[in-house]
Amino acid sequence: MGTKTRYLHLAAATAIALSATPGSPSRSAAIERKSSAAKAASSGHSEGHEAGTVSGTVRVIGAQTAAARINMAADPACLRIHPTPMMSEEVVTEANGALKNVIVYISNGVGNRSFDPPKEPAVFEQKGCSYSPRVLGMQASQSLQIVNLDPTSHNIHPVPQNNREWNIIQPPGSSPIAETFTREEIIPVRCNVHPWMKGYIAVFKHPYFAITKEDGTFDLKDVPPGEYMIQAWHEKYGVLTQKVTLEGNQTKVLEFVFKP
Ligand SMILES: [Cu+2]
Repeated sequence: MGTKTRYLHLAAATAIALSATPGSPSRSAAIERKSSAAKAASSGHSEGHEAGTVSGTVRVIGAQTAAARINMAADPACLRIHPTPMMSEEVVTEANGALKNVIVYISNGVGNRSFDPPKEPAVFEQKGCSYSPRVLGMQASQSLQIVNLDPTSHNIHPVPQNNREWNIIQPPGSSPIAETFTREEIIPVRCNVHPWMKGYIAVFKHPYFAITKEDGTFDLKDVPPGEYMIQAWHEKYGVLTQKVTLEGNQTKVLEFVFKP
């Protein structure tokens, strides 16, 4: 090592020591990054080669009652955003009863493996005096970013059973709020200002979950070979469960049908 290189090395080390006192957020974040990278290098890749997909569709059969219109008269700011009334998104269906906003996830079979949460935050917006998305999936300990895009105040209030309960008022123009949940659970979310605002945040220990799109489809990707229980959860229709056995590089297609 040349003198110049050594000097640079030393300078870099000093800079790190100065900027990161023990226990400071930047230091622990750096350690965390290092350990998760090491974990990914040692385990993640071997599994990735064999991983398969569980995909499919969720439907509901039978005639659906028309969606209720939402009355936003209580807050003129909300009312102004919607010249025509917004309809309830509790049940959103397309042709053949394809059902949107169903959470499909592995409920059993992942075992004790632990998964680092994604680095990027899960984003939950208050937009048009409604939650977007209505149903959000995220990993335990992943950062949750709550955004208010409306010209009015919201008071977001998740109502968990297994996580810490909180509620936060967010005036218009506020910067995003960062929160997190540490335990698995499907958490109803309410607004203490606008009683019609309803949403759900589904928290998982693993990354094997999806929310059905408008056409009712879902994809669980990079699932290692194994035997799993797969559940489909809908806020009105409840839960359906199916067992699936996945061999290496396989794609299994499931259909879930709610019969209310
Ligand atoms: Cu609100």
